[in-house]
Amino acid sequence: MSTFFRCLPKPALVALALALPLCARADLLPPPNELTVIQYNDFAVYSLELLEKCKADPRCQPASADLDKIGGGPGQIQDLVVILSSAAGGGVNDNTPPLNDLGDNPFSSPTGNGEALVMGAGNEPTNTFTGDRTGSWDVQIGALTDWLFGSDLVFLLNNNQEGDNINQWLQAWAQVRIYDDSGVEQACFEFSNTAPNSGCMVGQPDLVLVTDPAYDFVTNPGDYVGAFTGYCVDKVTGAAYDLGLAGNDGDCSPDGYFVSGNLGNFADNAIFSQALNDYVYNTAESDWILSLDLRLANNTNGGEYVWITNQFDGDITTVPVPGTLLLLGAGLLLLRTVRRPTAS
Ligand SMILES: [Ca+2]
Ligand SMILES: [Ca+2]
Ligand SMILES: [Ca+2]
Ligand SMILES: [Ca+2]
Repeated sequence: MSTFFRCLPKPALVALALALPLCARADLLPPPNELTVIQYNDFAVYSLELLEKCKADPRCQPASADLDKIGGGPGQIQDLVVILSSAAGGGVNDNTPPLNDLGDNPFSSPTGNGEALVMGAGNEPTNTFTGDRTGSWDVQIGALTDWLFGSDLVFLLNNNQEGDNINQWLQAWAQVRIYDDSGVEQACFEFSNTAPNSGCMVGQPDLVLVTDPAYDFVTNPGDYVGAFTGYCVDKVTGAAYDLGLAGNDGDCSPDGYFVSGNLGNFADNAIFSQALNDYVYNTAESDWILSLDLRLANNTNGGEYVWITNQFDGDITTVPVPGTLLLLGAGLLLLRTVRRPTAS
């Protein structure tokens, strides 16, 4: 995990970025492919545990070392942009900084067994800002991209569930809508079980509450995504199998990788949409709003954490080389300068 970016004040960073390609150091994720991700409509979901296990396979490169050791506890994420938190105090339930009253504080993560999260008026974080909407986690695009500072927009999840059976899986669904400065929706990206790039559904998502450990979640998923735990991934095809049934490496060896899906107090999954990332950087204006509607169901064993990290740098779909990183960094800085709001 690179802390180099965050160790430097921004003016020094700007000077270095223009002079030294080494300053572009940051963690990398491999491109989405049949082994590295499962695609859920507009979002690709990486298992960070799988990336660590499959890194001898070229399809899992380039990836930084120890991606299965990204801290996911309150002390590790309190300086990042936190969307969902079950901890009180410190920066874990407060995004000021880094968003400086241009984004919502975190929603409270459900902690009771069987409890669900539905964002709404009743649990809207109390801080408000221009463009804030009731019942969703919102952030002004300019505040977000200033903080990302060229990093890819990657969401991280620390799964905190108690077992591997399918009826113990967390279920999740989300939409990210982009609103302009008049409050008109300009784009929408969905995390769901519907077909890739099928766009955003209208109305309430269909939730299947699973009670049978042998339930065929892949064939009959509903709109919510089941957060797999205890499964194997075929080393050749990348297909997940023995969902909820595998308990250790031996259960998947020699043809598959075992994935526990819950690494303890580390980030378990990275969630990324290239289309959303491109839209935020290339199309949205700095005073537009990113509005996230996140829903969880079937909680067990304490609250999950969801946050945005700024540690994955460069273009995930491109293999970076030092020269292009330097040019990319300089180009982004120029873009940022041009697009930064002139009045507030
Ligand atoms: Ca608010
Ligand atoms: Ca809000
Ligand atoms: Ca939980
Ligand atoms: Ca965990």
